[in-house]
Amino acid sequence: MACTSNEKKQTSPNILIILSDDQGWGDLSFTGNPNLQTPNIDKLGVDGISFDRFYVSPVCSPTRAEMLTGRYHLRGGVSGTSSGQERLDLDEVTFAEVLQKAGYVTGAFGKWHNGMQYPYHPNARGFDEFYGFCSGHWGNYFSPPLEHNGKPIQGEGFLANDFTSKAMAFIEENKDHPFLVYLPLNTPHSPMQVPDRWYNSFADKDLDSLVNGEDPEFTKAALAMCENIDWNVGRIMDQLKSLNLEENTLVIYFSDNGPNSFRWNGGMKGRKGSTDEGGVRSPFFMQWKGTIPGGGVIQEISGAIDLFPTLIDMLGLAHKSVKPFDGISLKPLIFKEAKNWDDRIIYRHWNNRTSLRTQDYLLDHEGALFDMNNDPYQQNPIQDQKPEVTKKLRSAKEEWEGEMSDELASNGKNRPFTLGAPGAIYTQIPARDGTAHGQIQRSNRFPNDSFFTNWVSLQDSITWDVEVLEAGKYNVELYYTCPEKDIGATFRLQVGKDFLDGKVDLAHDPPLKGMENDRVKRMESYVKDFKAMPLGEINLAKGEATLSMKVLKIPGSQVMDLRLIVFTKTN
Ligand SMILES: [Ca+2]
Repeated sequence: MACTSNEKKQTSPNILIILSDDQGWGDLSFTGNPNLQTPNIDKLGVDGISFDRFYVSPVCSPTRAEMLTGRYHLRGGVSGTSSGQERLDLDEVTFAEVLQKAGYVTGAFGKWHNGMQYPYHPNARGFDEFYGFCSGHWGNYFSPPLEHNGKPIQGEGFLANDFTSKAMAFIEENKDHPFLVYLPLNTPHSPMQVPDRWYNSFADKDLDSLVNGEDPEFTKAALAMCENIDWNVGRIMDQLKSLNLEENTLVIYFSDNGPNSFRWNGGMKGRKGSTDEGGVRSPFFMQWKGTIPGGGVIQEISGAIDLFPTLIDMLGLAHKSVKPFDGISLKPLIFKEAKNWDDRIIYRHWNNRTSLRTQDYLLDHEGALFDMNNDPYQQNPIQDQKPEVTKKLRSAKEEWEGEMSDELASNGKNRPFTLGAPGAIYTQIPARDGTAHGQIQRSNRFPNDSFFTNWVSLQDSITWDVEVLEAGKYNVELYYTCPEKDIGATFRLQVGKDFLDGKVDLAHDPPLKGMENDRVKRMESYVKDFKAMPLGEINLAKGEATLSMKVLKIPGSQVMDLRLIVFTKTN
């Protein structure tokens, strides 16, 4: 094929990927929501192109894994969203690694959610720079504890603003060099916290187009969070313009799953967590001023699995994937070069449910068939009228499920939490990943940003299955709280045969927080300002071991509340 004009242009454009969290397809003025205004995000779809039927997974970690690898999440060992199941297998390659090798400087700012401990950590998956948090849920959005390249630090201000500001600083610093900025914002995921500046215009608003089961107060908070995202998108796009980088930057915007509540979503069935259309359809905009003609709407189905193959195709990178992509390059659609675009199947899976989508049909998790052109709300199943199509798609689904379950099984289920990996200075081992024994309780049934509490008996302990990847000396710190009346407990932290004894000497008893910023009541754990307690240095042997915390003496009524253990390499 002849060289088209776009291929002669800049071959190493900067790449900015903005990913929102739990923002539904309908949470934009672009898609017709009458209740909010998102002019800056909408502009990406007007000045760039918009993919009308772009599919992600029903929840966070799977979508992120699929975007990073171009492969279905189950192939990469991502089978859940917490307790280590969110980790992306180490033999998977991310597009960030490919860009890094091609000379890009790379930074991720926000919620990672594909593994916390190095080498699952973003710094080991292709990102030179990481600022944010690795869990799927964070308990407070106002200046909470975060990490910078593994090191615990304190955030500055409202998280979505903070992440965007850090990304902008990175862009400023690297404006003369090809950069990849991945900005996975943490909103409008719960907790439903948003500054007054964005909430006030919703506080007394009468919402239009209410749907069954909708909680208007939740919707108001979610939409205010979306308008805040829009403000941040405006800031970063203004920056690109003022740095004269607009024509040299490919900007992508999408969300990681359907809306996290019942609210207007174009009438589609299903929300976050569902494999129906509303749970997996996301907006997808791609802007590259001067290269991609603006205003186009692509009707062909596509998904997060297509991002990696599309990027390397558009950038002309010679990446030979060791493992086959499930996604395909969308470049021919983007540049209107597609002659005979074949129909395809895109699978969506969560919670033992699989649905699939072709250009015209949706086969739902129960095997019912829907004509999505004439019945976009999935109201009239047509499997009886279309036996041939149904048979073909049901058998494709069965085959895919079998393949995924074989692949997941062959990956090995035993993935201890990695500790002290070569190349890592810090290893964070949070309460999230631990198992409590005896009377110790988790502060909430959702592990994400929880802590251990009610440690009251000599028989109680906490354990983690770990694998020390590199023998050596590590400084250990615990993040704890303990009221004055209970100080004095002694305890032992042990990894295999090595141990450190400690004593809770200093009282630190801050109140639970988070509720003061919540616009609606949360399901997840409240948080506290935990304090670091230095425990000293431990010498760790290489290999798999149990990391345990056991109590030796309890002079008061409890040992401590425990949030996190941090190991810092000292040699
Ligand atoms: Ca999400």
